[in-house]
Formats: sequence, C-alpha cells, structure tokens
Amino acid sequence: MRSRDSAVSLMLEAAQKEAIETTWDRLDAQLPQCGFGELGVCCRHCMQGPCRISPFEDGPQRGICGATADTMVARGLVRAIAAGAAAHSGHAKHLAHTLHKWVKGQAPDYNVKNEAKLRAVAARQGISADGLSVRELAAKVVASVFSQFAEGEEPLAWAGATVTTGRVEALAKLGALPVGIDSSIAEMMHRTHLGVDADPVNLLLGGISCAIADYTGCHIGTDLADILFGTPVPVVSEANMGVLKENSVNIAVHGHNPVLSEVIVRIAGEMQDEAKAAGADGIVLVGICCTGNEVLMRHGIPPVTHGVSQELPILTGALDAIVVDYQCVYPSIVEVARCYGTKVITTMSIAKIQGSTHLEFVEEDAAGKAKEIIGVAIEAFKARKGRPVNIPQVKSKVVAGFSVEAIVAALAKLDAADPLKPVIDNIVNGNIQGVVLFAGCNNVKVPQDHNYLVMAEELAKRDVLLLATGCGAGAYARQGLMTPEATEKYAGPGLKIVLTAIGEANGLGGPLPLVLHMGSCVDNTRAVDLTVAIANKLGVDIDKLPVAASAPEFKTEKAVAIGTWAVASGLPVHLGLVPPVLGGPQVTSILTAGIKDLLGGYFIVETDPQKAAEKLFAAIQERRAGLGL
Ligand code: BF8
Ligand code: SF4
Repeated sequence: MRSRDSAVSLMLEAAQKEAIETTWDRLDAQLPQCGFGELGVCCRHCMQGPCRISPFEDGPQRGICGATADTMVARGLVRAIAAGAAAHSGHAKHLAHTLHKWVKGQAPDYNVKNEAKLRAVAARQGISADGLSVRELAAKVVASVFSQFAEGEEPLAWAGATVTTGRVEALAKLGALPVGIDSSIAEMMHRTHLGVDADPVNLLLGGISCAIADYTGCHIGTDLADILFGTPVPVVSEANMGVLKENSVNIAVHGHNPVLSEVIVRIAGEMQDEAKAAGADGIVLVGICCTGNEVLMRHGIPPVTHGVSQELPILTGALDAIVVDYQCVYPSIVEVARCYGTKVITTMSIAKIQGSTHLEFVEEDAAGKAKEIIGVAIEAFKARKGRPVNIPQVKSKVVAGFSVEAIVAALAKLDAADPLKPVIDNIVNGNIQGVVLFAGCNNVKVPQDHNYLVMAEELAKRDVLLLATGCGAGAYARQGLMTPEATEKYAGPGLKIVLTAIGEANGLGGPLPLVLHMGSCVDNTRAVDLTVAIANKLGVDIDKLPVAASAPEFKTEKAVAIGTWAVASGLPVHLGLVPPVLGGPQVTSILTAGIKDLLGGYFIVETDPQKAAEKLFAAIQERRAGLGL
C-alpha cells in the first residue's frame, strides 16, 4: 500500500496507466538505500572524503581526519537542525520585511489586519505602545524581530518571553540559549566544519541551542502572519482532490509563506468575472502543503493534497496552475505538469525550477503580480477547455482554524473568568488523559497517512486530546478526522464529554472535531503557547505536563529542528521513522534517554504506530502519576 488516501490511490492507478513517474517510483529506483547514510555514518564535510564508518569491527572506525561515528552522526544531525532553522527563519524574515515595507509605505497591498495581536505581541516583548500609531508600533515590533536575527549578546528575547521561566533556566544551565538566529545557524556550520567540534555531546548541545533559534523563527513567523493577515478562527471547509471543478479555473497555492497566497486569495475573488469571460464557472483556489494550511486556517481555502502526493492533483488534468513560493516543493511537479498543460509558476528569487514559468513576486506590487499569475492560469484554462478530466470524487469535510486565541475563546464560553480552567479540571478528573500534538510531514517510506490514522484512533479512544499541524493536519483533514462526526465515532467517553460540552457551549450543536487543526509547521508554536499557558497556570514546568508530540511520518530538516525543540521544551517526542543516528551509539543513547535527565523531553523511536500510541500513552501516564493524578 502506498497511501491510505483513496484519491491518491486512484491517481496512482492513473499514473501507472499513463506511465507517469511519481515519487513512489523514484523511491523504488533508489532501493536499497545506502546503509551508511541510513545509520548517519558517512561524511562529506571535506574534500578528503567521503568517509564512511564500517558497522563491522574489521572495517574503518574513523574518517580520514579521525572523526568517529558519533562525531559524524552528531555533525550530520546538527547540520540538519541548522538547515531547518534557516528555512523557518527565512520564512519569518520574509514576513518581517513585508511588515517593514508596509511601515515604510512601500507595500500598499498589505496592512496590519490584527491590531490586537500587534499590541499583544508588543506587550509580551516589553515594547511600550504608549502614544504610538499602529505604524509606529509595527516599526518597533519589526526592529525587535530584526534584533533576533542579529549577532546578539543576550539570549533570544522572543524565545524567553514565550516559554516558561523553568525552561529558560534549564536551557541556560546547559548553555543552550542562542543569542541570534542567524548567528546560531552560522555557528553550527562553523562547528561542523572539518576540525572544529568533534565532541558529540557538545555538538548535540549546540544542536539544541540552534533548535531554540528555530523555535524563535517559527514563533516570529506565526506572530507576524497573524498580525498581517489575521489570527485564525474556526472555519468549515473541505479537503482532497474532489474539491477541484472541471469547468473552473483551478489554481493551487503551494509552499509555505502566506505573503503571496494571501494576496492571491483576495485577487482571485476579484477576478471571478475574468474567469467567467474565459468560459469558466469561476476560480477555484486550493492549497498544497503549508501554504495550503495558512489559507485554510484564515480563509477556508480547501487543501487538495499534501507532501508526498503533491504531483497527483496534476494528473486529474483539471489543475490549471500551481503557484509555489518555497520549501517542500518537489521539482518533479514540473515534469508531470508538462504532460497535462498545468502551469507551474515559481515566484521567489531563491526558489526556481527549470521548466517552470518564473514570475518574480515583489511586495511593492503584490496585487499586480497576483493578477499576472492568475491571468496565466486563466489562459491555461482556455487551452484545457473541452479536454477530459479525471477528478476523483473524494473529499472530506474539515473544521480548521484552531489558533490558541480561538481555543481560549471557545473555552471562555464555559468559563468566561478563567477559560483554561475547564481543560485543567478535565485533565485532573481524567476525562482528558493528556494531549498529543501531531506534527510533521508525510514520508514516502511510510504508506501515506497510515501512522497518523492508527495513532489518532488509538489515542482518541484512550481520551487523549489531539492537536495537529503541517502535513499531519493535512492527513487528518483529508481523512475526515477534523469533524464532529469523527469525535462521535472515535473519541473515548471522557474526551467526548469535553469536546461536546465545548462545542455545545459555542452553539455548534455537537462536539468540536476529534483533531484540532492548529495550522502550518511554524504554527507548532501555537501548541507551545497553549502548553505554556497551562503550565504557568498550574505552576509547573512543561516537562511535568501530560503532553507529548509525535512526528509519525516526518521527512524534512525543518521537522528535525522542530522535533529537537519540542524535546528541549520538555516533551516526549515520538518519531515514526528511524532518524540517521543509529550508527552513533552515544548520540542515540543521549537522544532517547540521557537528555531526559537534563530537559525532561526525549525521543521515542517506534515505527509501529500501534505500539507508538501505547508508548505515548505510557509517557502520559508517567507524567500523570508524577502530578499525583
Ligand atoms: O512545513 S509538514 S512536508 S509542508 S516540512 Fe513540508 Fe513537512 Fe509538510 Fe510544511 Ni512542515
Ligand atoms: Fe572524512 Fe573528516 Fe573530511 Fe568528514 S571531515 S570527509 S570524516 S576527513
């Protein structure tokens, strides 16, 4: 089985019939994958290499420079964290520059859509708003953001202000509080160069520090997106390929940053008549990956697919354009698109793909660029009109939009004076056993969505409250688990009581969805905010709470960075694939055991999703016992 998603399975059959190569075919062509790489014991950090460490005693045990297996494994891992941090914080920096351009009057298509969030973020960061206009206050917030990237001398203020004081102290004790996002990334590149840091323990501590830099970038990304585009509130939509419409101009937005897609959403609304003039019923906008999450959360734009299956909506023959920004965009979409007349439009100077159409996006003329992009899609529709399409009639209802603000507002309907109290009371009385955040990607090595589904069903049955972000949220959206109906079907009795009480207090006439969609991958920080609020209210640190995270099908370096900061924040973190560390016994033991004594969090590696759910539930029970529950 390649996927649990029936739309994906149908499209894979079509791919086979039409001899279209997909990511699954390319995995097959790669097999068997390199055993040294899988264990993390190959190194190309200098031109004397590549060096490999033999898993057998009679083979080489050191690289040419003398690096051991643990050194190689640790260096590889922390470089992955640095790359993830560079990606997330590049995204955050892009938002900061957009807000900065608006401050300077150079980005007329943007605005501070959520002044309350701007004020809340400023207050949290100790920025006085006294006597300032919105623009002046935004300028101060932007300056504060830029200071987080620079070469500082103080620990990152945006991290310090958003976690518990206990976390700050625990990280400070380890010397793992970064002083600048960019400097932290650069330092990891320095330390992993030939002949610098060879101590695996020291490298891992550096990796944790860099992961905190990643967290800071993610948090900035979420804060600024909310300020510019609004904080999500619950929204009902649909997910999967059945949302495409034969006689509409179908446009997918793909990548991560809402800077472009937000404007496309607005301009698509304004260009419906132009689409109709071209003979279409209108424009249907859909999302892929985290750009899709961003526009689902804020506008109810339906996600069409995620991650590993991103080539497949093209095979419907109905997709007129895929507009991409950056991250997680497979270059192969251009090859598939060629066969179906779909236009792949790249928009960022740092992310081009040969064979695509490049329309460089600039914030100074965002609406103009969006019009140009949608115009290309309308032309593609005209060329496609009349050709047969193959749209799988598969789609699910999805209720998304659960920012912390939205969750607190929903809880306030139960207890206006003390909104967190109902959650805490129900954790104490056992109706809610704990909370698990599902994060991360799909990975072609796992049947798509399988681990997510097995684990959610098992944990829900055991009364665990489920949150999700990224392609994990996408999996649950496509599979119908973000609905009240899924709560009725899968939630254990205690969880059902709580989700129903909140839903009914909010006039939904039924429960909240089984899995709460908290947004894109940078929005994992929303889950941290919720956890920190609960920890602070209880007066305990995060590492005592019955809260855990899982990345059951993780893929990217960004996911490695997030997993590491989730551990650093004190959570047990499940990984559903084996990361390339097993060749380094010391590193493996630190990540799965030793780190628990230092930070409370640790990795649980378990490829069997049923066993993984049991292990996470056991971790939750251990913490409940620690709290005397
Ligand atoms: O940032 S979950 S495949 S799309 S990395 Fe990428 Fe992974 Fe999807 Fe979003 Ni996150
Ligand atoms: Fe080999 Fe050392 Fe160079 Fe890596 S850094 S390639 S282990 S010589």
